[in-house]
Amino acid sequence: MHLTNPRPTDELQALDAAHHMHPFTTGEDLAQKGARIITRGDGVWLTDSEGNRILDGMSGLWCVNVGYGRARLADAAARQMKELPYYNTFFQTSHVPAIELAAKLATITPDHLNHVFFAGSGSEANDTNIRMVRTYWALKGKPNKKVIISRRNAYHGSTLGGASLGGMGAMHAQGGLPIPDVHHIGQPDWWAEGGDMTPQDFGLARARELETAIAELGEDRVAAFIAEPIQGAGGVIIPPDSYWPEIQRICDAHDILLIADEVICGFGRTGEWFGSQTVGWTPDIMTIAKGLSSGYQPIGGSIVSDEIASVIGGDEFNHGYTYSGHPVAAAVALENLAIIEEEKLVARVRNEIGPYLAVKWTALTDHPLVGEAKIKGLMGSLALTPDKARRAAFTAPAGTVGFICREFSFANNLIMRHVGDRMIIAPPLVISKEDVDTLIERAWKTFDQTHAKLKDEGLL
Ligand code: PXG
Repeated sequence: MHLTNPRPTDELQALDAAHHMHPFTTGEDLAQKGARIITRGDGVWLTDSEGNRILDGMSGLWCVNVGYGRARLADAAARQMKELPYYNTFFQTSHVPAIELAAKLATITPDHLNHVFFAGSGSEANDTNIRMVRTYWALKGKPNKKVIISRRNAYHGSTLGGASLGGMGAMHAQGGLPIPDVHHIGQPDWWAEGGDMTPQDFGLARARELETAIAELGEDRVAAFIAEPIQGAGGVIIPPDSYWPEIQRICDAHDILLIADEVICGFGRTGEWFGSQTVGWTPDIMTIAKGLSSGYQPIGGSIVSDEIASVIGGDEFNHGYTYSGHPVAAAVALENLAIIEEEKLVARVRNEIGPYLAVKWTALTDHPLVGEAKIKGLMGSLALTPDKARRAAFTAPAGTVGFICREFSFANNLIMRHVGDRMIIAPPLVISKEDVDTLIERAWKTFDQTHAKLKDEGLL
């Protein structure tokens, strides 16, 4: 019997289904199938309660950038807990870990981004952003500049604000969202939505929806545009190259703020410290979380420009969380950034393991089921299709085939996720070439099994 797993799996599953409400899961599925219970992690490998070793192609939930089992991070947490487990950063008090972390972040972000407002998560940070940009414009004498433009199929969190900024219809359908003064434009997903346009023309057209929206809403009403440099939860949608510069041009041409949501793209995932650097944006605000602490502690934040900080600092910003800049989370994040720097993980993604994975990932398009392959750094996606030439969708409802594929993948002890009928990966930045090879072998086997099942069931 293991210390952290004192009960048999079926007993844990029954207790879990009886008492534990899960995000994005039905109670019926939990009761019938039971959850897979993860008990340990080491590097890129997980162990479940049945003793299976699973290759984690998703870094948990896109967050365990330095991999599992880092004793340094546990030690940093223990040290900080013994010294000062908690204090707040409200009302003119501060503490060493929050100060050190904010100062450290200022050294790795672009020059004009030097001020951090801490939160406990990415969702909370995006809620901060909504209040911050509206307060910024109000303090500048433009209280009507309140609208935030976002994109359909974006993910910006699960709080009222975060889910409103996000463009997920299923989330808006629950709880009366979005909140007022949030406006959505189209996403740059050429494979699914590009029709007969060339990728470059489509990228430009989708970027120009931003300019059209600003014109329709009125520049005097638009506060900001928010976007993930690369949509993660939406299916690792990597836009055509024409998209990113056009977005920057439009933001420059109009008096609106650009918020880069770096919750997934930040901290090396795309081969630069931040995804906005990879795509060539100059944001006014960056949302951070996940890779900031490699998921070892819950922490997020908004990194804002000198200009925004000076305007917001001109009045009392009536906003903050009990755990803003939590000392243990901040201490762990600092140690995590030290690991990323010492092991040169950002350069490793850009120059070594990213290109290695890209070649193999792209070669998966040789499989009859796989249409386009997209990858930037260590985040990749594949579109499953019954007919590559036509970029056809399956006749079964969207997500049916993706789900079948994901189930085979899990059974093959590879965590590869599906979003609709796109398969996605985002492995830890420390993944070895050998483990990349294992990932690709298991993915290929998964596609073979999926293909065979689709044939059997007449779904092709
Ligand atoms: N912004 C982005 C870009 C995210 O990906 C958030 C904000 C919210 O962060 P918190 O820490 O509040 O969860 C996220 C989170 C998925 C999935 O299914 C993705 C996220 C969260 C949960 C599930 O891919 N991303």
